[in-house]
Formats: sequence, C-alpha cells, structure tokens
Amino acid sequence: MSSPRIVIHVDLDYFFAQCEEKRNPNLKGKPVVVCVYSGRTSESGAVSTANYNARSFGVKSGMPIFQAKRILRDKDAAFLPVDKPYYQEISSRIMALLRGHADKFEQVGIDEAFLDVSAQSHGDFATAKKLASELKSRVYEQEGITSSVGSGPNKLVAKIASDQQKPNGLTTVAPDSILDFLAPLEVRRIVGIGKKTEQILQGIGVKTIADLRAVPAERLRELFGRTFGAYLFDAARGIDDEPVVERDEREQISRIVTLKRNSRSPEEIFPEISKLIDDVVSKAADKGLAFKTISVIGIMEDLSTHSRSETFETPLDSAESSRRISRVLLENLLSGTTLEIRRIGVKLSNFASTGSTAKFQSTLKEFLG
Ligand code: TTP
Ligand code: MG
Repeated sequence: MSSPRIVIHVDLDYFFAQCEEKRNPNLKGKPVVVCVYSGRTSESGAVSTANYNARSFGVKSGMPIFQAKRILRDKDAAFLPVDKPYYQEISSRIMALLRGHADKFEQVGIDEAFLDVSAQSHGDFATAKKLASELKSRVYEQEGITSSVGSGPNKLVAKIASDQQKPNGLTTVAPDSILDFLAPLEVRRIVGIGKKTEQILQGIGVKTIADLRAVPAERLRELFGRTFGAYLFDAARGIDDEPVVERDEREQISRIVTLKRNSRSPEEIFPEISKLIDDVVSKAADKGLAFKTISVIGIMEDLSTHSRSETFETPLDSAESSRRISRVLLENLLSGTTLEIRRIGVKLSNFASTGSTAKFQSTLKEFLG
C-alpha cells in the first residue's frame, strides 16, 4: 500500500492588516482596520480586514467603516486604505518560499496555499509536523508575517486544521485522530457548506460534524442531491481526494465584442454575453479547466472600462450557470453607471482542473437561489 498523503495548508494571519503593521511597526498593539473606501463620503465603505486587537472589540470583515469607527472610538485605532500592490508583493515572496518546500503547490487567493508534502515526509505525520513548524518560522524570519498552519491527510482536513488555532497556530491531524478532531466542530467549518446548507442541516438537528456523520447517505442524497450529498457524507468522515494542483493564476480566457449600437438594455446586451460565455466556457472545457471567477467587462461610450466579477469557493464548468451569473453581473455593472455600453466582454479566471467540479454544482445552486 502506498503511504498516506500529507497536505499542509498555510493561511497568513489577518493578512492585509498584518502587512500594514509590517510597514509601520508603531501600529503594533493598536487596533488596525484596513478599509475599502467607496469614496462617497470619507466614512463610507466596508472593513476589508482588521488585526486581532480590533477584532477583540467586535470589528469584522465586511462591516461598515462607520460602525467600526464607532466601536473603536477612544481606542487609538488606525484606519487605513487597502494597498493591494503592497500586499501582493509580500504575498508573492511568501508564496515563492512556500512553493520551494512543496512536492506540489497550490496557491488559493492572496494569503492561502496548499502544499502536498507526502513524498518528502515519507507519509510520516511527525515529520510533516516538523516541516509545518519550520515553514511557519521561515515565513516569519523572512517577512515578519505570522501564519496559521494545519496539516492532515487531505486538503479538507488540512484547511479545517489551519483554521483551528488562529492566529499563529499550528495544528496537526494524524489519520487516527481525524474523526475525533472533526466531531465537535460546527458543520460550517467544512468547505462548501454555506449559510443555506447550514440552515437545512440545522432543520434536521445537525449542528456538528459528528451530527452530520450520523445522517444516512440516502437522507443526504434526498436533501442535497446525489453529488453534493455524497460530498457531505465523505467530508463528515474526513474523506477527500482532491489533489493539490498547481494553478496558473495569470491564466484567463476572455472574449470581447462591439455591440451593434451603444446600449443600456440588458435584453439587447445579454444575448451577446450569452454567446461569449458559451464560447469561453467551451474553450475552458477543451483545456480541462474549471473556473472560480467570472467577470463581465463593459467598455462604455466614453471608452472607460467598468467590470464586475464573482468568485466562487469551488470551481464551476457549466455554461448555463455561467450565463445566469453573468446576467446578474451585467445588471450590477449597469447599476453602477449611467453610461451606455459600447463593447461587452466576459472573462473566466482562477482555474482549477476539472474532474471534481460536479459535486459542487449544488453549492452553486445555493448561491443562485
Ligand atoms: P482571510 O484569510 O479570510 O482573513 P485574514 O487573513 O484577514 O484573517 P485570518 O487571520 O482570519 O486569516 O482573508 C485574506 C485577506 O483577504 C484579508 O487580509 C483581507 C481580504 N479580505 C477582504 O478584503 N474581505 C473579506 O471579507 C475577507 C474575509 C478578506
Ligand atoms: Mg488569512
């Protein structure tokens, strides 16, 4: 029998806010809130992320800035605008370092990565634990950035593990402790379980992963369909065969056309988008790629560019869903401007290899409602 797979998941702590602390050490010890300012007033916009000091008062990602300001008044807090290029630089250096220590490497977003280390640790969990701890130290020594790291026999468990002791945590789950480790955790800790799935599960009295494990496969199938039901059944048992796959973050498939005449009418524009979507989705399928991000791009009558995109946790590959999503994106785009659209484009990016996408189609259904 081949030795067990070992996967490490690294998640950088309060990443944007920690980058700001790195740039300005005077911020350490103060609440730090990184904000996306919408520009309408000096306080309109939302919290991107906050350091743990700010979180201890209840500040969260997505919270309106004015609310965070109210919570932190008299706390000598720093409110800073997002500086993505700066965070991207730090992220790229850290990802390069991590990649150098993996048999196989998969970056997920700006501050997360999976490392398959099965071969170099000879399937031995104690060795993998040492490696995980060394990775944390190296990232800290090189960049001064702390991370939370988890290791386990697959991506599912490694990700749940890294989330277990934040910030600056290290959690190793050996194969013989998977079931006990997962049992008391809330079902939402499983990737792919969103609010809606959580609600349905609560409706049948399922709160923890142990509760989920007690639900018969057939019942899950009835509730969630064959593929997502099977996924949940396996996930409750810590079973996951998703490989760690290198993704080319730069890769994208896009197409753009000029409309017959400038327009703001979805009825007029959407048929064009629909054709473009069919084309790019079939190109992606030819390459064996599923995608997590769909964008709709409009070049307006004054030649300015407006775009809207949506990123999903799990990859999709269906033209029909993509058309429905792009319709919503088009409407969002139009609502953000009074200009007419001159050229319209679509873009797929954030690719993963296909093969494992089918089981997530129900998650997508949840999203679309
Ligand atoms: P996360 O890893 O989800 O969050 P985090 O790194 O800030 O905190 P944690 O210690 O819990 O890992 O997201 C990574 C970055 O993505 C985060 O620093 C800022 C950005 N982000 C947003 O802009 N909006 C959001 O709603 C979330 C969740 C993250
Ligand atoms: Mg993080």
